[in-house]
Amino acid sequence: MKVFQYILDKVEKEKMHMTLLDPDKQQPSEAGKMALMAVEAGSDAIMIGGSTGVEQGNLDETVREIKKSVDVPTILFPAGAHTISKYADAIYFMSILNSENVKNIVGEQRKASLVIKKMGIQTIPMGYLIVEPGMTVGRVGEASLIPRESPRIAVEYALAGQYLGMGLIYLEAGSGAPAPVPKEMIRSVKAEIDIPLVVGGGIRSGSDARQVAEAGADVVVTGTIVEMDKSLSVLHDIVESIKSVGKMQ
Ligand code: 1GP
Repeated sequence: MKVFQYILDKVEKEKMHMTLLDPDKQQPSEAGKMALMAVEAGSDAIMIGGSTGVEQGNLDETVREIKKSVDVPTILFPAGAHTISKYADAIYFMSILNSENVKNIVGEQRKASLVIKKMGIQTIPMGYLIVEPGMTVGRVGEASLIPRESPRIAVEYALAGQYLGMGLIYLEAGSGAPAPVPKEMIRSVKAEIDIPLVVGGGIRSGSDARQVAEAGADVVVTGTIVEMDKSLSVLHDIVESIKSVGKMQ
């Protein structure tokens, strides 16, 4: 399966939901069960990654368990060159465009490039923008956080990413953020770019997800909610809200 093409084709027709699982937060077998529940709730892909504590053996085992449990694409969401698994279908080959440290913009990517080529993992070029409050990824990624009240800065970065050849732009408020990326910022970025927009961080209810999707996110990502709500009733609501916006637009 060509994962990038799958995403491009799917966002032409509807809004997508992706579930992020952090290998450091549970045993691999548990991650497999969570992925299955997420897909049953309607999630279109499983992203695998975490900002801290991800270790190779555990990452490989987690990806394998997830792949045993579900048929949707598995996409690595790496914290750096040390968190790559050959078992995943694809990897977001991402650059934190608003990092203050060049290693997060192109240094880790340089270290990872030949490894990825040898492993034969599909790459999906993505410009990653961290918005206040940024949480752990803002700190670890040494981001010069985009102020919540400055949509123009997000637009400038996003368009720069598009012109650099990124296939996707990801607006990230940080996992566990108290609120999602502001609607106005999502709207402004969506109005200016021609590539799909991914939004994540702090989305915890159907109403949050609906607002993010209505503002223009093509792909909505949630992580924490699967860890909090093992019955996944909220996730059902989130996916339904996102999909219903897609049908209206
Ligand atoms: C992190 O955007 C994702 O990259 C998910 O965030 O854990 O807050 O859902 P949450």
